[in-house]
Parts: sequence; C-alpha cells; structure tokens
Amino acid sequence: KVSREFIDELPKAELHVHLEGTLEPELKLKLAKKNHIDIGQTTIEDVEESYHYDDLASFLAVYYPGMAVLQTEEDFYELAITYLHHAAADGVRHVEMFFDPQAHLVRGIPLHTVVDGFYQACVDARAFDIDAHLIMCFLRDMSALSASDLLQQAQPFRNKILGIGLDSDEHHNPPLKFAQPFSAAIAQGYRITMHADVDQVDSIEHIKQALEIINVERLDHGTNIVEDQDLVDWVNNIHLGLTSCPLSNDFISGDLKGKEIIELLNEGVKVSVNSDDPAYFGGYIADNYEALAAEYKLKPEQIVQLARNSFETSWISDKQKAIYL
Ligand code: ES4
Ligand code: ZN
Repeated sequence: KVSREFIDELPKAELHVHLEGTLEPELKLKLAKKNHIDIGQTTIEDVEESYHYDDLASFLAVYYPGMAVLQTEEDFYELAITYLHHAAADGVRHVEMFFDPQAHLVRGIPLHTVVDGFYQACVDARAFDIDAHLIMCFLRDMSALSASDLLQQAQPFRNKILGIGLDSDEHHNPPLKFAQPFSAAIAQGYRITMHADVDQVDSIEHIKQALEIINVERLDHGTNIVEDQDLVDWVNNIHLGLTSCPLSNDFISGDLKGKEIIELLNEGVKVSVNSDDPAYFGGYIADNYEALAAEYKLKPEQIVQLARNSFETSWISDKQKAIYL
C-alpha cells in the first residue's frame, strides 16, 4: 500500500487548479464579513451545506456567486497565497493556476485587481520553494467576442500570464467557437490548453477540434480519449498532457475515472493527477493521489509515473524540468 507520506514527499507539479476553486468556507465567510457581502450563509456549516451539486451546471451555480466576496487586490492575494501554502505542504514544487477574469469583470472588479493580487502571491511563493504561474481562462459560456476583448485587456499584463485556458460550461460551447481568440493568443506567445470535461456530450468531437484545429498543448481532463485509439495515438505522438482530477470527476460524475487513468498510463499517455476545485470537491492534490491510489491499489511506480508526467507536461523551461526528471 502506498502511504500518505510517500505521496506528500513525492515532488509534484499541479497543472489543473482553479484559484477561485480554492476558496474555503472559512475564507469565504471572513471576506464576506470584511466586505459586507451577503452570501446567504453565516456559519461554516451553512456554507458547507450549500456545497451540494450533482452535475457541472449545479456546481457552477454555487461556484460563481460565491466569488462575490473577492473584492480587493489583497483578497485575491490572500486566496492565492493560502492555496500555495497548502500546495507546498502537499509536495507541489511547480504550479500553473487557472483564473477566470470574466467572472470578476462582470461584477465590476478591474482586471488589474485580479492579476496583480494573484501575481504577487506567485512572487511570494518563491520564498517557500514553489514556482507558480498563471493561466487565464476564457469562459466558454460567454461569447468569443468577450474572450477577444479580455485578451486585448490583458496586453499590459502579458509578462505575468503564462498561458490561456478555456473553462466553464462545455455543453453547446465547442472549442471552435473560440478559434479566433485562441489563434490571437498563440500569436502573442501564450501557451494554450482547454477543458475537455469527462462525460461531456460531444466530448470526442470537442477533443478533435482542440487537437486538430486549435492546436492545444494540453487537455484538461480529456481522459475520454481512451474510447478512440486514433486519438490515443495522436496524443502520444505529440506527447500531449492530460490533466485528470479524480475527486472532481467523482463529485460531478460519480467516478474517479481511475480505470481510464490506468489504461492511459499503460498506453504511455502523459496523464497527471490534479485537484481542480479543491475547496469544493473534498481535497487538494495529495488527497487526489491518495484517493486514486487507495481505490485502484496503485503501485508506487504508477504514482511516480503520474508525478513525472506532471513535470514533463508542465510549461517550465527544459533546464528546470531536468531538475525533476
Ligand atoms: C470547473 Cl469542474 C469545472 N468545469 C468547468 N469549468 C470549471 N471552472 C472551475 N471548475
Ligand atoms: Zn477544471
């Protein structure tokens, strides 16, 4: 049996975590009080009670309104630095973190408040040995024009943002809808990834668009490719990373998707384990490794391969990669 100590001490990269998804009930209540925001709950128990969902839509309906408590640059800083301390304790050495500017812009929070708060936390995390970077996401249930406008607004922050992602509700929002803003992002030198949620209608078609037309460098989730040998071969040929999130998949689909992860590992696919929205799905990255290892009786070699894959498919420099591989 793989011990928790083994998991904690294994150096890991986290490639799929939404900063807004690290908002624990305790910090949510503290910021609600400070900023005089009525979130409809006043105790930790009430907030925890609201964390019930059975699909992506019902989760997002809890998730987005909760962000209202984030108002100042210091609030965004505190959210990120709190997550980074937790990640360090879990053995994370390198992290690429998603954030959703449009969810803040629509409620009147300027982009610089969000980016400067999050970026300062990345700078300060170097003091406790975490190399932290930001991936700005487009919300796929908003328009392509809104995404293009965000990309334009982000120009002054270009050197603080490593990559561009795509998240939120995938149903009826295929990758091709965002062909224009993604091609503009590539031209500006951003790294590119996007969500391909598990058990999504049209999942395979969406993955084909992401790979063949958008030219993504990673897929977030994406473990559905096991259904299609041509896709597995394609992903292997270009050494594309898949960022799986077992506890998130379990919350939303009732399944850790461990069978898929093991099959992909056996095929040589660079799949990694990540936390997605740790405050909402019951655990941080080491909890995800632990749950997967326990349920599927993973061998230490498989755990090590998952962690190796996380560094291999990260966007750190080759020189830094050499430290971990
Ligand atoms: C998300 Cl679980 C999930 N799916 C899509 N978008 C998201 N943003 C944050 N969590
Ligand atoms: Zn995600």
